[in-house]
Amino acid sequence: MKQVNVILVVCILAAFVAAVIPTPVAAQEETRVIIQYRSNERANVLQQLQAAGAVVHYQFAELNAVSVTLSAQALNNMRANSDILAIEPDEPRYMTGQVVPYGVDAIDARSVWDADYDGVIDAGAPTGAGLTICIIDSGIQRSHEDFQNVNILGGYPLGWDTDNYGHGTHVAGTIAAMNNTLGVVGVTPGTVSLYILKVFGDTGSWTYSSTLVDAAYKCRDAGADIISMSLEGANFSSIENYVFNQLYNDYGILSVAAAGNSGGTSYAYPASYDAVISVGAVDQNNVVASFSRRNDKVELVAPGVSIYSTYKNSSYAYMSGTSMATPHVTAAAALVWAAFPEMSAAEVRAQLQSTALDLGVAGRDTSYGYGLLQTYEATGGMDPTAVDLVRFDGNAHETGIEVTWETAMEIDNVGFHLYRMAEGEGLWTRLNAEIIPAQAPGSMMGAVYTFADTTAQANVTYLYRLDDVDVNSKVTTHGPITVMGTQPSAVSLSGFAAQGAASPLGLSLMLVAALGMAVTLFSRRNA
Ligand SMILES: [Ca+2]
Ligand SMILES: [Ca+2]
Ligand SMILES: [Ca+2]
Repeated sequence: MKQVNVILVVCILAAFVAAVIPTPVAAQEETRVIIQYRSNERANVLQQLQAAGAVVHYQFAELNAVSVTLSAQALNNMRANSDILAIEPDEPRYMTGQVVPYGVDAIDARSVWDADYDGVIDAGAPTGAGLTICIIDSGIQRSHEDFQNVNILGGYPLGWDTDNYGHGTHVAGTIAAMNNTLGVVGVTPGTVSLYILKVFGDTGSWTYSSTLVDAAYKCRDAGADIISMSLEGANFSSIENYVFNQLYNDYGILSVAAAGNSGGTSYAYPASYDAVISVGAVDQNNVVASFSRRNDKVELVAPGVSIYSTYKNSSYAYMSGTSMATPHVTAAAALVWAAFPEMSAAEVRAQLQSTALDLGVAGRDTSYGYGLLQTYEATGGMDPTAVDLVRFDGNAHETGIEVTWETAMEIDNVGFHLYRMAEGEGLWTRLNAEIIPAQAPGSMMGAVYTFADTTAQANVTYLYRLDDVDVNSKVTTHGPITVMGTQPSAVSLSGFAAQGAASPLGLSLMLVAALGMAVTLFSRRNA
């Protein structure tokens, strides 16, 4: 009697599943791979590939390898073929173009003006346009290819537009290298206006306090909103202290300076004046650099180890120092000011502090200050995502894989893109032709979404990745999750009977087991 009941449930569920899961389409997924075969099996393998309908791109006889495009089914057969030594994805290679230095993404600046990462500045995004940054350094190579359309207002003294030392050109590139197909891109994509004060000569030798004061006043007179100083001295100067206070409090000018490169804990100036933001350096792992000074004046940290930027003689170079961290903060301040034009210098500064990512010991500390600059948050971008995802998983059926996700909250959500990659394939493929529209934009309740992936093959393990897209084109990625395609006869009814039938998931597991057609394996990793 019990047996009959189970069969009845299975039959009802079989009808239900047949109604909601579309049948697979005929089109087969194809993959391009490089296959290495046993040295004496070349002819044999080529014949098998041909029989399987594979397209051969290259034959490397001396490597015992062949590059082919073939169906997922044929690929599976090849994996089981004892004549085959190895199969790996034929990896895509791209033409070299503009590099986005790691620091730009480490401080989340690109999300401000290119949220969809398509290389095109997003319409209406804050870019720093209309704001003026004054750089006090070794000049700038104005003729450098990556400054060609940057609005460089002028400079002082004569020769400010040349830089045979390279330091000032490197700093300027981190602030404002153009977003084009060349070289690098800055924290602002070439969109702020620059004014250049050349206080260091072509050997990078030292200068005087009075020269710095004169330069700061010239920045003010040129209409600077922010002054960037990748320079340091050991001793306090009361006239410098007075002038930077005056610029900050009376003229609303924000000054930013390097915390200093000698390590240790002593103060460096002008960074350690109260009116100046002192910037320390971290590396690619967000660990404070050994050379970065640690003291209670350090206010923020930014990337300053192996920073790639524009350099003298029309070149590009890697440089390290709190000098390289400083322009990240300078340019980020311009982005914040562009997002909130009504803010005062003190409010922009407070915004940078309050949105920084706390590193090291909890709270403000002498190595990291308030923490790592977070430009996207500082410009008002929401993080984490406006979509609060509470569930993302997949179920394998004979007819494909059903991917399900559930949101608890959706604010400003436009919709989703679902991507799939066969394990080991290395390339994400978007499954939805049009964006999957948000069902509950602005909802605090959320919604449940399902997508039937009817092209999933049996015995293949797939990764699924979900991207949500908000009204500002900001994309946030969820997953990936891993789901294995149907494995015929891999399970038995008794294997799943113990799962019970209390939940819909339990029922469907029992069902697929009873039909001998599916097993569901998934894991979850948060984005
Ligand atoms: Ca874009
Ligand atoms: Ca560029
Ligand atoms: Ca801290």
